[in-house]
Amino acid sequence: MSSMWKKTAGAALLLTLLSGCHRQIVTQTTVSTSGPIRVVFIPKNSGNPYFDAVNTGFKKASGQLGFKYTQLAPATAEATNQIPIIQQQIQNGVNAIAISPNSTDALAPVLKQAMQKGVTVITVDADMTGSESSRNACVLPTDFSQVGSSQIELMGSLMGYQGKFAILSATTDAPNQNFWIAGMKQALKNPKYSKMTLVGIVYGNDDPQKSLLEAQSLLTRYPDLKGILAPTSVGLAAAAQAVESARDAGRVQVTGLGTPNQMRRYVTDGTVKEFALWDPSAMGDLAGTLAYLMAKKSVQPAPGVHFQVPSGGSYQFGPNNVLSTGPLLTFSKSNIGSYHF
Ligand code: RAM
Repeated sequence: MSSMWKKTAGAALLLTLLSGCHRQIVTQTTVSTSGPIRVVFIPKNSGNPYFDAVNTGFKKASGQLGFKYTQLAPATAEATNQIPIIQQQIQNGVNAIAISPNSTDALAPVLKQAMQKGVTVITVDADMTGSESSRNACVLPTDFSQVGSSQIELMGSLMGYQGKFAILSATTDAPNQNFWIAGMKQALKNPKYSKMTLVGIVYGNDDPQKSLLEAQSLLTRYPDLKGILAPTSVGLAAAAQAVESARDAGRVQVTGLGTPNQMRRYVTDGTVKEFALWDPSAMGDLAGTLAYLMAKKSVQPAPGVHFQVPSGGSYQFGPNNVLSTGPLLTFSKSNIGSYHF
């Protein structure tokens, strides 16, 4: 047996054990204690304009506070695709990982490993629902308990509270969409919505092409469909595109969560009357700030604890160490011109 120790700049110790023909690599990493605090943000996937807006917020916090910031995204939003990035960052001795998780089950073990190595782990935009002990704190863009019911009210008001509608979601594992869909199903029990029928939930995986195909197949499968509700910015733009090209605007109402920049065209041409979102960059700014303050040990999250952000304002952790920004905004022809993200 032979062994080799290698020291990296981030104080990572790599122990390679060679035994017979089995080569086992054991890594012992501690977070960097010298130099600027390093924060990485791992969005669900690359090429999604929503996360570009979140990234803008992180960059703002990094510019103001002086931490070193990197964004690293997997190509697609599959449940396991963020794991190698997290492992690499642990090995590099990053101080804080902020992540929009694609899955609770797939990511809980590796995020726990990161925490055990002293890395600050915060979830952003979506939480590790049911596995909150696998991250230190969470920054959500709005009060999640209101999202499902407000999306159903939006869909209902557009389709006259009656007829068939379908949900076009992101991935089957997405913790945020699944949380909102549970809220939608709960809201549908209200007698106000008794004439609305949810005919199905389809998944476009936050991939523009797959989302478009799913939206198109809903239109053919249900000729009497009155609405598509897409609680994902990728799905909403794809549903609007499908309805616009099928010249189904007016017959099929499209709404959900989306960015004003992606939806401007469809709101202007009347395909989409109303949709909702929050300010993603405000969430990124707070998440970057919190990651930095926690990595510096200036903030220790616990329910009820208040903290001041250096740029002004104060926040209080809720149950499970959750913070939220907000508010939930509704966009239409009358106000979309004022929003540029
Ligand atoms: C997509 C992603 C993201 C979600 C937005 C509304 O960009 O699924 O997680 O918050 O939509």
